Amino acid sequence: MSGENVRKRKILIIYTGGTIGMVQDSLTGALSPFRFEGLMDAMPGLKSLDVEIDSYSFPHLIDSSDMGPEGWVHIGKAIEGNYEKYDGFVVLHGTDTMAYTASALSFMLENLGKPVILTGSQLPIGVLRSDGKANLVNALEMAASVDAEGNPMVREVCVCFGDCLFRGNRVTKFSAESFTAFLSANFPPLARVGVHVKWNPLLQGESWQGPVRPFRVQKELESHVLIMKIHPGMTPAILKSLLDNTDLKGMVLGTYGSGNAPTSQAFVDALAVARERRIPVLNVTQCAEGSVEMGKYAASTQLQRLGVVSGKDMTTEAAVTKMMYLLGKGLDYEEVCKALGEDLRGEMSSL
Ligand code: ASN
Repeated sequence: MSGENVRKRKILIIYTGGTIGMVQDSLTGALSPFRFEGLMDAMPGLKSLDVEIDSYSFPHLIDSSDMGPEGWVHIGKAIEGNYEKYDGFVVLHGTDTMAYTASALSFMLENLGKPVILTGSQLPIGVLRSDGKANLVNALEMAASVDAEGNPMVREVCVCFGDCLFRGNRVTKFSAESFTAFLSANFPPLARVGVHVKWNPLLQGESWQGPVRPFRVQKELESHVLIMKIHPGMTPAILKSLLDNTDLKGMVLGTYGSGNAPTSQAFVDALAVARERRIPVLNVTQCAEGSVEMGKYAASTQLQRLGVVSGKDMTTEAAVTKMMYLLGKGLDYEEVCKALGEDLRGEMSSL
């Protein structure tokens, strides 16, 4: 785009809480969220960015341990209510559950045509060594980036952290220590942010005229779901009692390696309850990298017979939020199982 014709991009910052805006309680020493203005005071340089910034704050700022479907709907409504007014959205969020929120939003924000970029930090922005300043500036710049035709570079939910822009439903928080806290083991970063911003070529060359269908936010999510990580010595009776719980609507099963699980009759009988009760079960690997391949080993064929759906290379965060989203649509057992196995938002690779 030629310089003079470029208008300033308008970005809405949605502040939910998290370490980025926290301050230390003088009595207890514990970190708790602080008001948005405090956060902005620590970043006077933001005004010099070539971006018009407005903000919306959660009325009650939270540590992301308290984030869940209610908060996701709150963020979704803030985006929906401001969708036409802004070119992109930056969501300031705690890192602990950022991968869950990014995954949930990726499903809830249907026909998204603008960037929604989550970021936060490992150290509060008021701390001299904080990673928050760079993360926030990078997220704003990524959200304001356009291609040669003036279209947004990304039109999906992303996480901008450390020196990368990631697809939001591909990340996992893997470090409570490092400034590069997120891992996207099964999908390359959308951009690497160093001296230069290097965009992933997969984002380039797609010509785009705008979304085919109107943007909408799905606000119904089924939260009666469970992540069950199997482990050696697990008692099948406990799994059975969980599946017998009449409130349970869906289960994500964290399995070994390429999707393997115990083969004992007791385990198979326990899991068979899910099928009898028409509770979808989604198989994701406990490994950070790689994919479920049911049928590769004999130790996963029993899962196939029980109608367990392969989550392929989905993260656990994407799996559980996808389950909540699909069940929230009121689909029946067969429809949910079918959609769980399909790639809806780039959350799984086609193998
Ligand atoms: N406990 C914080 C949160 O997730 C951690 C952080 O943001 N670094 O809200």
